[in-house]
Amino acid sequence: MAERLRVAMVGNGFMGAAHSQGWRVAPRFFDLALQPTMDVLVGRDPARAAQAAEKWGWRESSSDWREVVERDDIDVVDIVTPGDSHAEIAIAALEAGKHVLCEKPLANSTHEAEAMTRAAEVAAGRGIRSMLGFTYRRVPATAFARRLIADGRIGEIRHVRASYLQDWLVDPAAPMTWRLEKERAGSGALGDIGAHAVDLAEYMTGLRLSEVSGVLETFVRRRPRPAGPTAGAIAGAASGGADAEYGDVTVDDVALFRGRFASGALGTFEASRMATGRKNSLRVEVSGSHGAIAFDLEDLNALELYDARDASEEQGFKRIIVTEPEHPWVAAWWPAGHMLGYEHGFANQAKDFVDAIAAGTAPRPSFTDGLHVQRVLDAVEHSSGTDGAWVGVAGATA
Ligand code: SOE
Repeated sequence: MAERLRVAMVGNGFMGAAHSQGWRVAPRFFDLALQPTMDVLVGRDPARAAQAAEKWGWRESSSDWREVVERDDIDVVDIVTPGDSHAEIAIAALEAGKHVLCEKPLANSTHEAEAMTRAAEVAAGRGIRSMLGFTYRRVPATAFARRLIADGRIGEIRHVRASYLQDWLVDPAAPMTWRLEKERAGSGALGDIGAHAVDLAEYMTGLRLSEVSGVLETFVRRRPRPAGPTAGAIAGAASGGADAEYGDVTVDDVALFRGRFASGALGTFEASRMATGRKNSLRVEVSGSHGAIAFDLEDLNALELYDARDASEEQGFKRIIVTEPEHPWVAAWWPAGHMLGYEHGFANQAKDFVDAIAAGTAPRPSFTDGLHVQRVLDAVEHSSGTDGAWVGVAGATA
């Protein structure tokens, strides 16, 4: 039996459920050098935390993250709280010598993200690992697309189209949640889902954005506050009391921007939670000098590949079904040809984090990767505040 890796998770919302599934399932499908165990679930409300721990399979629950991150019988702290608490928890956990997995976006501000990155670097010197949960890097099709692009299958990259579209805010009666409050969420569609589009486009292509020009818009500026806590998947925890009828939306509903990569390639980006009819559509299409690749999360077992060198009468996008043992992570799951879903990314992510801890290597995406995405988001906000002027992304290199 492999040595245990004792995990504590802070947060018990939607992402808590997703990460719990990852920790639970990963050791059942992958041969891991360390055995992750789900030791403590931490939530603000003791009764809700206890209920979630019981449901998701954590051994115990707590409402005091500060006490938990100091415990000698915890090795890993997994942070799945809203962005306003990431920095405080991650830095305390790293200083206490715990490996840290943190949900995206890294933080609500560049300032916090820089402090987290510094703490991660210091901790790395002591063999402590940290990783950011841009989980869509762990969808087999996106990792395979990265491999194909790195192998030169589409040639030199000229432009990229990335969008993340959802529609859960189309209805003006959709209730207030912490995701609509700048103080708690940092930004709206931009940070919540635009961050994924940026990270995935950069991950698949290996390119880095160096300047952006964007616009943010909030179409519905006041929303009804729910009477009690909302447990809805995307709605998250309610922030208002029963007496307050409406709350101010202080984040963007839609973020659009164009970007220039350090290589000279161009990109267009779109993040919206008001894209009527689009439920969870994360699309990245990359156009190269002799081919193109397209991925769509709503069809996550497939990848479209176009080769401009095919005979002209046979040209067209080929649909690759990414369910074969040769594809990343797939061999550990079901027999060839069987489909994977949203939750598998969280198990693949847990596996990779455990592997890195066991091997003593630096996992990606790192906090430094998250800091870069945060700087892109900041540059987009800045650009939007200056009529779409081009704004450089601090520290971006090719
Ligand atoms: C809500 O918009 C959300 O849950 C994001 O916060 C996640 O990061 C994304 O994976 C799905 O949508």
